[in-house]
Amino acid sequence: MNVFERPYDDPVRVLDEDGTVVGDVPDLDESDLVELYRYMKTARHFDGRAVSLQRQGRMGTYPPLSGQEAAQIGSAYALAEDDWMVPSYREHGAGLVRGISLKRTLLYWMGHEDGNRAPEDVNVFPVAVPIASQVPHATGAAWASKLRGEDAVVCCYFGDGATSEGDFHEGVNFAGVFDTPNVFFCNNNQWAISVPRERQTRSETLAQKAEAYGIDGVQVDGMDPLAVYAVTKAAVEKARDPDPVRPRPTLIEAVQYRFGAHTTADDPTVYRDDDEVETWRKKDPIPRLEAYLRGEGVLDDERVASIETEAEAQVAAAIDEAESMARPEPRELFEHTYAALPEELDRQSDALEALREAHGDAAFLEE
Ligand SMILES: Cc1ncc(C[n+]2csc(CCOP(=O)(O)OP(=O)(O)O)c2C)c(N)n1
Ligand SMILES: [Mg+2]
Repeated sequence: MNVFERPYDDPVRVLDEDGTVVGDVPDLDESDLVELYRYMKTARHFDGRAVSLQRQGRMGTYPPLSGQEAAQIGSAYALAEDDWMVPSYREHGAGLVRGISLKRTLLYWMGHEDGNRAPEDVNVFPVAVPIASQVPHATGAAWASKLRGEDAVVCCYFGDGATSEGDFHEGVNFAGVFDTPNVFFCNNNQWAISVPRERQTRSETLAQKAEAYGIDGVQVDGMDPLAVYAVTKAAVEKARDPDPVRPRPTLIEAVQYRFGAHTTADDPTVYRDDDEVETWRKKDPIPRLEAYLRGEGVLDDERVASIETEAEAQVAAAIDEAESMARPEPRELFEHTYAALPEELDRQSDALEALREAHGDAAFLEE
């Protein structure tokens, strides 16, 4: 069955929680399957180290991704090189697949503006912290691609909470009207900080919101990397080579869970039960893919151990490189937004400079 013709509440699945095949396995060769697994393991290891760096005072606030690896890596892996990714703030795993190095991600969360600058040949937008503000940007970029006769597809990531913002509705509506080559990828991780999914909308699914805008909507098991890959690939292909009867844009709802805190500034034990977390941990995407690949004879203990060692080395090297950079200057806060600072910001910038003069550089940076 065409994935776009399923009921909204019937998520696409390929692997069940034990890694048993329950759907159509996408056409990926062995090296791609191992790559998916490697990226997921690397993202998980990076995540643990990043939280620990923040706890040690070596990095600023950080939003963990553990639990969301299948959604991020399965989807990013389905994009072609010239396609664009428009992230929110948690897409470190998807970013890695698309060419945003772990070092760059660390720099961003260490406060370096350079961490927000993708290399010239990497089609990734800057991190968007204001919820849903990236959705209309993604629609605009896709419209531009279409008007120029290019075939780049624009994949935009956002959370369940973002679907309550006006920007989400404006961006998706415009995409429907102008039939833009967009994939709207909603990471429904059940929570918007402490607000549960049921408090975002009375709709039974987020996928069905597509109906209002005349585009395709589909739910996928977001803890199943092969299902996420298959659905995203189908959406990307439809956006690139329009089907005569279907709209180009697609809204994908990837049903998943964040195992950790919203950010390192959050304490999830205040608003959710351990039982809930435990239930979702049983759906962990990494052992699921690993079990499937072991069953297929693609992975064994030795291969898994070498992937783990490589991931550890890659993350350690990224941390060393990021920490070897000079700390960012506080005055950079005032750069990159205005050509000429408005009066109030100008006053604040002067006040910062006065503090520096009074306390000296070193003490000032410590503060
Ligand atoms: C416009 C706006 N309002 C409020 C916030 C504060 N805020 C930061 S993250 C967040 C929750 C977002 O939840 P969701 O969209 O589900 O994304 P998730 O972090 O769960 O991936 C909120 C309300 C913000 N960053 N931007
Ligand atoms: Mg959420």
